[in-house]
Amino acid sequence: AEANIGVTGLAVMGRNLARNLARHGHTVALHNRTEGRTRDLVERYGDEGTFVPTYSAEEFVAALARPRKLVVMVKAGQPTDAVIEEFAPLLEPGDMIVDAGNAHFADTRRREQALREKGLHFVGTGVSGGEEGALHGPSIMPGGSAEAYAALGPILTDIAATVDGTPCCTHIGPDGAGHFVKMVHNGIEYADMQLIAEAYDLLRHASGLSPAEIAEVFRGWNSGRLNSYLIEITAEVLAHTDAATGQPFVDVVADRAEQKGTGRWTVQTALDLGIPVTGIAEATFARSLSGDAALRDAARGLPGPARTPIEGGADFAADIERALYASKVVAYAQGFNQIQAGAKEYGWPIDLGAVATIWRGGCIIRAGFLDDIRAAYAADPALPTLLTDAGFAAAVRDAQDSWRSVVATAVRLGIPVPGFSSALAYYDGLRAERLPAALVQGQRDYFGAHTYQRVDRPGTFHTEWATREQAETEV
Ligand code: NBP
Repeated sequence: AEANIGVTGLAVMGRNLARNLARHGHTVALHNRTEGRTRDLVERYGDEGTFVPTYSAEEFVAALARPRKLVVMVKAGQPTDAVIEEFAPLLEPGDMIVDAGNAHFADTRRREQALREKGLHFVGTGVSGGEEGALHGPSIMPGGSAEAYAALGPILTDIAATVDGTPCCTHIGPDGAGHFVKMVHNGIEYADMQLIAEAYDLLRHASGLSPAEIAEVFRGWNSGRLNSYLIEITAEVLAHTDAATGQPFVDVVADRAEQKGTGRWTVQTALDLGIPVTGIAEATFARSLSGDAALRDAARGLPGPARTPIEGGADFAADIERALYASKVVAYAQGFNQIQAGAKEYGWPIDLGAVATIWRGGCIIRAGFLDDIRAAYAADPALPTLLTDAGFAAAVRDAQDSWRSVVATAVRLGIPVPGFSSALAYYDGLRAERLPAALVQGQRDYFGAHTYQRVDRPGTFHTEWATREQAETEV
């Protein structure tokens, strides 16, 4: 049979994507660097649809209907370049290579340009939802040309998750736009997970609840405005008991969070763009801090206050819910601002409302909350920040007394809440009438003659700090 699409790279993600395609009636050519994975897929899942197993690059390319559509699902980085080098010479103008791995968007821009010069379409595509998503419907963020999306869109929307009948897949924009948005998605995922972890820590040590009791609190929250996949799985993890010891699972897991690097990319890129994504940065740093065993051993035992649980546990849980919600609005607002800045920097016409729409299902940060973000951008596509949307502004206004009291309590008890507290600092910084940045400008002018502007008249000024008169000159 002639395959209308092919997948190369049949580890867990590629295999499940290939099965998802086949289950939707597509004829899927299969290829993997080593043959075992291809044979294994056909043996175990061959009856799920029509697969065309192939065992060489030439055979794979020959199995595909033209214009060829090759999905590459290999380890990001050098392996992706190796696969492109192997296949590109075998392809013809108009053929499409879809890189569905977690590539850095700068690599995607480079690869897209190189392949465009050969007449090939390179479609860097973010895929979120882990292995389950790949099989049952991920959130899909394709970049690349509009021409390529016209051909690929119907296939990708076929296998994507759907919410209210709308597929969680949309053409994000040219070249690296899809991988950029996927990167920020992962950064927001880091921030969201950290905020939830801080809420847990507070419920445990400030409210004095057990993991099982906290699981119940999260279950309650999951039926409210915080309803989301991450809150749901958090309750499951907290309710889980370790079979070997009978202890709560969360107490037998080493408290060192690992990372594969997409959070770091998000923060590095945000620094380059000058966009404060403090929620994502603090989450990434919190993982690094947790993982530095030697440093933590050296510092363990430094003095701090006693963690005596406070009175009024149930009320405090409601305060924590409000603090979590408000901090979450900040983290998402920052992430969407980073996408906006990336779009401006690289000339991508990204529709932020469409991004929120395709994150409502399939991906790790899927949540009812994303529907509110979709609505906010529908009401005003040029919204400067989600925090000024009328709905979010009102929700944060109502949450902020609790937010402040939760952060104050955490500080008093010595419970680290970098996510909650930095989100609050960002909110207070944004809404400030005057910032001490004026003083920073004075310092800069003093030691480096870096000049400053005035609030009362236009122009650029410098003060002769070293002279007795300290006269001001316009420069
Ligand atoms: P891995 O990231 O573990 O990659 C394994 C695959 O890459 C195998 O098919 C392997 O072939 C192939 N490969 C390697 Br390694 N080096 C190669 C080379 N030089 N030439 C050709 N093929 C090579 O697989 P995964 O966990 O399925 O993830 C695939 C992609 O999806 C990654 O980019 C990942 O970041 C992304 N992703 C993963 C998730 C997730 O939840 N795991 C979620 C979203 C995105 P072999 O079988 O011959 O060794």
